[in-house]
Amino acid sequence: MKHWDLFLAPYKQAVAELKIKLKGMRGQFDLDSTHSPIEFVTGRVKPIASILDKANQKGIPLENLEAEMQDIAGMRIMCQFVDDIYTVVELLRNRNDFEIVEDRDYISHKKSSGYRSYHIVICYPVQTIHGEKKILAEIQIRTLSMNFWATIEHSLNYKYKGIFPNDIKMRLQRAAEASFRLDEEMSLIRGEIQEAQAFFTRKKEFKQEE
Ligand code: 0O2
Repeated sequence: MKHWDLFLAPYKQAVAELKIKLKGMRGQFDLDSTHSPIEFVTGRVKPIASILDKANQKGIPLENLEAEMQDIAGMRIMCQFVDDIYTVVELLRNRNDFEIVEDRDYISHKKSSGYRSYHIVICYPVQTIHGEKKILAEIQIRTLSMNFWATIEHSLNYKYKGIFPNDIKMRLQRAAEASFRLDEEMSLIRGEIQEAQAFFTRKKEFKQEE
């Protein structure tokens, strides 16, 4: 157990730091009173059981976890619109507190499951009492609609251990198409939505001042 605590400590620190940094970006957009491409941010360290399962499935020897498992530290950034995802990717590219080592665009190239998301793998320097330790972390950037689909599919995947009955498979495919169309529809009325959101933010601000 002590070994896992030591191994996971820099990943825990990285997730805590990245949460503050990425949530900070959202706060800065709010201060500017401009539309934030970031709706909300979550982060987690992969549970030990999932690390072992994935290592087993992918044939990763435990001594290679650090180099080969890219999502032990995982962050998720949720956006309202598909265009926001690419704005966030650009914002992340322009930062100098980590290096992007890989990116996977599962939006232009959705997975056969129907999964859509933009993944960035970063090399993040954690400062420890023994010096700097660089770790890999994965940032998944997706719309609220992509997140809804992925969350449901992930739970069902767990239940059926990846082997879905045909009717569930078909429904998930249809839900993935519906999620895609929802993102398209929302993008088409993006201007209207943002105007309404700006109006409500102003109204809220006035209320606070009263
Ligand atoms: P968890 O519980 O989210 O940590 P692979 O696992 O082989 O597909 P790889 O090389 O590990 O892919 O990296 P990739 O493609 O970036 O995907 C890793 C993570 O993306 C997954 O982590 C999921 O979070 C998410 N993901 C990828 N494909 C799917 C999918 O079809 N459905 C859903 N719901 N999520 C997906 P883990 O380790 O699977 O799980």
